[in-house]
Amino acid sequence: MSDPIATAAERIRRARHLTVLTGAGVSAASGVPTFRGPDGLWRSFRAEDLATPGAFRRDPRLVWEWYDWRRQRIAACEPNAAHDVLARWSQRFPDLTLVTQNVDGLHERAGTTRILRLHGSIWHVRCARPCSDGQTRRDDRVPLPEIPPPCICGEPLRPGVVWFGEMLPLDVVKQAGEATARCDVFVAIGTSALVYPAAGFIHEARAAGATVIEINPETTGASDAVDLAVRQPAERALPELDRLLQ
Ligand code: BV8
Repeated sequence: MSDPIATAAERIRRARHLTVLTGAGVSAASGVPTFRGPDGLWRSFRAEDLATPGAFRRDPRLVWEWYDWRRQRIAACEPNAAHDVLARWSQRFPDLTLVTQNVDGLHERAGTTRILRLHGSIWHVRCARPCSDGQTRRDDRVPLPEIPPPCICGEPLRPGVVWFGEMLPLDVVKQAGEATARCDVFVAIGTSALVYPAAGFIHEARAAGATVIEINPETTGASDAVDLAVRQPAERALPELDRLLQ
């Protein structure tokens, strides 16, 4: 049985267009809690109680206490080796598109350019009403001086993330769809592949004839659709792939 990492490196080396989809597992080594893992966020919180428009309408303070707590945790984290390799690849592979479900901003801090953020950013806010044209702006104060943070119109601001039951930004979805259709190698890293439409890109890549590689210590909701599984943590597999690609 050939080594999956060596096989993956060989396929990535020959890639003309590389599309990478990342999930919370890429940030796990940085200390950012995942959602569904044994110590995941959803273990102690229920997604529907916090990451939905209804939860925010019912209790904006509770939702903001959760996001402010996450922002403080993420602010104490650094990008890890997985983020660093992907940042190097975004410079090295002009045709690499990084599509992320993560809202933590660690890909950006590692220096990755050209990121498609499917679920928004925990470091951005916008008026919940909205009084303005729904524009998000960056607000990375930790902790926030006031919970919920007020908009200038007096309504609360909301986190600049996509909640369950909310549409993803259409322009981002369109670009991610184009990158998926165009790629000949699609790599899904650190995602349980349970949340749609993000997880759907894995299946779309497969249907479009790309070689689909999964980097995850566990099996996922898309494992039966991948051509090659690297059952290792991203912070170990990506530096090894990078070494083999030198
Ligand atoms: C939409 C917000 C449609 C930001 C998130 C019923 C009602 C309503 C909707 C639905 C429904 N049923 C299905 C849906 C669709 C729903 C959905 O998919 N639900 C799932 C749960 C069944 N999707 C939506 O609602 C989306 N919107 O469909 O709108 C629509 C149409 C018309 C009109 C209006 C609406 C919106 C989805 C976005 C939700 N927002 N987050 C925030 O607070 O963070 S989702 C949340 O999950 C995060 O964004 C996260 O990115 C995402 C996916 O999770 P993962 O990243 O995969 O993380 P997870 O913990 O699950 O897995 C970690 C993985 O890493 C594991 O596999 C683990 O093994 C691995 N790992 C661990 N360590 C490592 C590692 N891998 C590598 N290395 C390691 N070291």
